[in-house]
Amino acid sequence: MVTTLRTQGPARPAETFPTLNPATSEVIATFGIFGEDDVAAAVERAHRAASWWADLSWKERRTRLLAWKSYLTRYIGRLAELVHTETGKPLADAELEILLAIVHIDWAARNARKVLGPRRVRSGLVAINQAATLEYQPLGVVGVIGPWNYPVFTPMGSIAYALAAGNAVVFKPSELTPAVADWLVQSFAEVVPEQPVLQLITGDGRTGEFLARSAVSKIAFTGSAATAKKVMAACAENLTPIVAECGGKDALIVAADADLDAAADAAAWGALSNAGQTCVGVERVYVADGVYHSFLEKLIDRMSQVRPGDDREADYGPMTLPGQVDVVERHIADALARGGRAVVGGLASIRKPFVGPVILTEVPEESRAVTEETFGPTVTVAPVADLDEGVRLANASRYGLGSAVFARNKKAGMAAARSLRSGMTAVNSVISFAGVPSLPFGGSGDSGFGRIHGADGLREFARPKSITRQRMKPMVNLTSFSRTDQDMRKLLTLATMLHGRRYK
Ligand code: TXE
Repeated sequence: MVTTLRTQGPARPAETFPTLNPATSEVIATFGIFGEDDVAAAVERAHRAASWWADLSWKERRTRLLAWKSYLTRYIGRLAELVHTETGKPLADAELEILLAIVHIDWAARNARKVLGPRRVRSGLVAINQAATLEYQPLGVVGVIGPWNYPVFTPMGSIAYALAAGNAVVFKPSELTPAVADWLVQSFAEVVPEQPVLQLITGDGRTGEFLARSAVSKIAFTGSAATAKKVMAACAENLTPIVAECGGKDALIVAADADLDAAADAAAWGALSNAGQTCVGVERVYVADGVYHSFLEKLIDRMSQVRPGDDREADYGPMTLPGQVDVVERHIADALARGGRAVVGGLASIRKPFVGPVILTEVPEESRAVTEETFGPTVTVAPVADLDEGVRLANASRYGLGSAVFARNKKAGMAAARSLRSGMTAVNSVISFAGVPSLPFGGSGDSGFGRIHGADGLREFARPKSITRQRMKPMVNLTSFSRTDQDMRKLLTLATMLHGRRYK
C-alpha cells in the first residue's frame, strides 16, 4: 500500500481524499481537496503562465509539446501501470489509451500554426482596398474537468489542443483518478519547467464548481449530462463558455450484406472493452432481419469467451465507479421485467466490483437499457427491417455521440452513416474515429456540444481575430460623412451587377 499525501497546490489542505484501486479497494494515494481560494490562486498563477506561454512562438510551443509527447512515449510503461492500478483496466488497454493520447498531442502540436496562425483572406469587391487577415488567438486559461474512464486520453483531447492553441490549463481530474492526472501534470513540468502552464487541482464536484465559477476563460467538461448542466449554470455567472463531452447511447447497425464475423467481433469489443465504461461504447445493436439469428449466434459466441478480472489475462477490469454497478443492475432488471431476455449473462453477471458480459434481446425500445446510458458491459440486440429502420431507431435517442454501421455496400454504408444523428460514425469498424486526430470529436443533445480533436478542436480553444488593414484609399469612402448620393448610386449599380441577377 502506497500512501502519499499530495500537498502540491493547497499548502495545508483542509480536507483530503484517498484514491483507490477499484479491483482491490487498496488506497493508492491521498490528495488534498482544493477549496475556493486554492482554486482562485491556481487560476491566477495560470493567467501569468498563459501570458508567457502565449508569447512563445508557434515553434517554441510545438517543440515543448513534442518533447512532452516523447516523454510520455518513453515512460508509457510507468503511466500505464498507474492507469491500470487506478482504473482497474488491463495494462494493454491502458497502453492503447496512452498511445492514442500521444497521437493527439503530436497532431495538435504540429497543426496549431496551420489551423490558427494568421492568414490572408479575400476582402471582396466592396472592400477591395482592404487587406483582410484572420487569426485565432488563445483564450487565456482553460479549466479542464475530466472523467475517470479514460483518464489520459479523454482530458488530453482538451489539454493538448488547449495548450497547442496557446492557453494555460488548470486541470481538475475526476476524484477517482487524481494520481494519473498528477503524473501527467508533473511530466509536463519536467519538459516545461519555466511556468505552471499545466496545473493540477484535485477534489470532488465542489472543486470542479469552484473552477467553473473562477476567472477561467473557458471550461472543457467531460462527464455526465446532469453534471454538465450544473457546470453550465456555474459558468453562466461570468458568461464563461463551455465545451461539453457527455455520455452516449451508441448504436451499431448491421446491414443484411455485412461481414457478420467482423460485425460481431467489433460489437463485442465495442460493448465490453473497458467494462463498457466508454462514452462511445456500443450499447445498442440493430440487425437486419435476414441475418439477425446468425449475427446473434456469433455475438453470443464471442461475448461468452470474454472475462472480467484483475489478473493479467483478464479481458477487462472492474467497474471503476462503484455506483455504476447499481445502474447496470437496474437496467438489466428493468429490461427483464419488461419481457426482455438475457441470452448471455444476466443479473447473476454482477459480482461487485466486476460485471460479466450481458446480451439482452427482445427488450422494448422504451426500456432503460435502450434509452439511458448504461456504461457497463451490456448490450441490447434487436432485429430491424433494413438499414433505414436501424438508423431511425438509432436516432430515436436523446444522445448523439458516436455510432457504427456494418455494410459491404459502400454507398449504402456511407448513406446510413450520413443519416445517423451522431457526431461520429465508424463504417465497418467501431470507435476508429477517436484515433484519427484530424477528425473532430463531440456530440449533440444529451451528449453535449462543441468539439475536441482536429482543427475544430484547436479552434474550440481560440478566439477568432479579424483584422482589416487599409492598403489604399477607397474609390468611394462609404464610412465617411463626406459620402455623396452619387457615391451611393455608384455602389448600388455595382451591387445590382454583382448580386441582383435572377437565379432560376
Ligand atoms: O460523472 P460526473 P461521474 C457518465 C456515465 C457515468 C456518469 C456519472 O454514465 O455513469 O456519467 O459519472 C466533476 N461542478 N460519464 O459521477 O459527475 C467530477 O468531480 C463541476 C460519461 O464520474 O459528471 C468529475 O471530475 N464539476 C463520461 C467530472 O465532473 C463537477 C465519462 C465528471 O463527473 C461537479 C464519465 C459540479 N457540480 C462519466 N460535479 C464520458 N463522456 O465519457 C461533479 N463534477
